[in-house]
Amino acid sequence: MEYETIGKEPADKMAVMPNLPDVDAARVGFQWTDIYKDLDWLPGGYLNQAHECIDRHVNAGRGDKTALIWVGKNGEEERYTFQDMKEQTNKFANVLQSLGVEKGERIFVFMERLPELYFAIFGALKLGAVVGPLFSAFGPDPVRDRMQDSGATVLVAQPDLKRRVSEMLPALPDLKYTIIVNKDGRDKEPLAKGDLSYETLMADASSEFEIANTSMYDYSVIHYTSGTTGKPKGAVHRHVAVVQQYATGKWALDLHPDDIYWCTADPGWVTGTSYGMFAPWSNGVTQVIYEGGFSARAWYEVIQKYSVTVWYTAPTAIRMLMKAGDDVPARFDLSTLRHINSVGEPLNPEAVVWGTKVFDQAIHDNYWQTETGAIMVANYPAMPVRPGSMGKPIPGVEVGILDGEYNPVPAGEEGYLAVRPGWPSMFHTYWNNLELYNSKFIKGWYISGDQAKIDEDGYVWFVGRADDVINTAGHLVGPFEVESVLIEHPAVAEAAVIGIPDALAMEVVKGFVSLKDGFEPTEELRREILGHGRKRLQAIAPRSIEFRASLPKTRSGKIMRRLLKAEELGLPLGDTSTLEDD
Ligand code: 6R9
Repeated sequence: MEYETIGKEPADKMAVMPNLPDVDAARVGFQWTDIYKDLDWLPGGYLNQAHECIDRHVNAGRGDKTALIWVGKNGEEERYTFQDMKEQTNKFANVLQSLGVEKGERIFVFMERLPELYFAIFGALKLGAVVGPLFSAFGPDPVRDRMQDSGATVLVAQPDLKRRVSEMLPALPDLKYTIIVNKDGRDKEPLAKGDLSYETLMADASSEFEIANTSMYDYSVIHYTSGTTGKPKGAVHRHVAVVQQYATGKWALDLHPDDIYWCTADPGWVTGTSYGMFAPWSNGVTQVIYEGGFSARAWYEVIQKYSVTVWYTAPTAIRMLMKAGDDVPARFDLSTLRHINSVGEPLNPEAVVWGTKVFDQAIHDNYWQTETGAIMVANYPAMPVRPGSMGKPIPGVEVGILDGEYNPVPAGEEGYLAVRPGWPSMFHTYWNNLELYNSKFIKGWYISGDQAKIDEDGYVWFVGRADDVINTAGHLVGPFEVESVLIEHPAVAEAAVIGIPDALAMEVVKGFVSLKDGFEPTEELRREILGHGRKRLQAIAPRSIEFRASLPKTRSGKIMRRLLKAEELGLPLGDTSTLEDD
């Protein structure tokens, strides 16, 4: 179904004058160095994301402004000003320094959305360490793979999360310290031998710290992301990413100084750092951080109680809100909301339109990736929305649609979505995998792995992924990572994993396995394999398993997930000429 363009008021008639009144005009003659002057920088031309997000506001006399309103899952509330943030992050930087941690070391954080997670991350950045945030719903295998690959030396974790993965900690030869954050003494078990107490260390630490002289090209954050083959790769970001995180916070999220901003993403995924930390705080904005998970009522309550004005969420969450029914939001005063944004998966046009009914405004989709570090294509408050489109590229970014030979195609035609390299938040490498990094750049373009088209007016429309990566509730899952765990089950000979359609999460993970000789495909064994997956992978485990006598393979022995998917969806099987003979 085609939806009509949702028009807008002229920019100068809108209640809040948008930061970007005309994206097409802003693009003309724009250079990224134009933004440099909006940042504070450190003496000597150094740049540090923690300074730009915290200390600069204190230095400019805004230390009393609230930076973070924390809403705990049991109804607790804590507020921290930029001055408080400065002190807490200085303390944590001192804690790391007293342990002998040096610039460039990889510090991993495995926590839910607690204030201490933010103190730990920004404290580590102040020291010049490289932060690796982990999804709090990961099981031991994903945690081990990421920490092992990057040679992490410190793990900061909640007690229960640490216990969940403790069996794999001995497999990390580089790990020197595990720091346990026991928020408000919630956890009653004694500290395990060898672990350090965050609370004890912080109590003794000074709140004075001189931020390390990090250059704009020094590494700051590493986010693991999935590809089709191999284990997840660590996309490495640099302090200079803050240039684009700041700019897109202004242009796409339209952040103004008085906004109350809420980003619902988990900090283990890139949206949770780029837009749950760097974009709002480099813009000096107050943000609400809600520890709890999804619940339509609780979410509307957060918006109402804290008078949220700008909101950044994801299609799965929006679909769950739609499912909860329109009578739920009708019971809340949501009138403070003035700009709603979404990312991570295709946003259904009907969801965009639903926004106009329930929130009196369109939901604004935008597009980017872990590798791009910040928003690349967006719908802006002053630009008419074409429901189903991801919007137009931001100033300073050139998006192209390429054919199979990586040459641009005419407007309206589908092809590979590519970007001209050189945007500030572009990843700098995949950790330990320069070869793969280099393979993403062809004929002067960065190849995203997505397919899209651009219409005559410059709006970008998502078509699909060009690979086997699964997108479940906006979280990318690499099939190989899941298959590796499945084949470790003693009964499993081969495994293949695909995403199958799901009304809420877009896709859910499904596994196909063939069994070793001597094992029978019983219901009991199926459940056992599912349980094995859940224990080791948690949130990214398969939801269902199907037994097959054998799995379709190419002549070179590669399992053809594409065929399993086509069968599952009842689609044509396509080119099967490379298929193995039985
Ligand atoms: C920020 C983030 C990136 C992949 C991307 C694409 C999908 C993201 C989208 C979208 C359709 C959108 N994706 N935004 N698909 N419409 N607006 O999500 O990063 O976890 O690396 O995922 O997500 O396939 O390539 P990441």
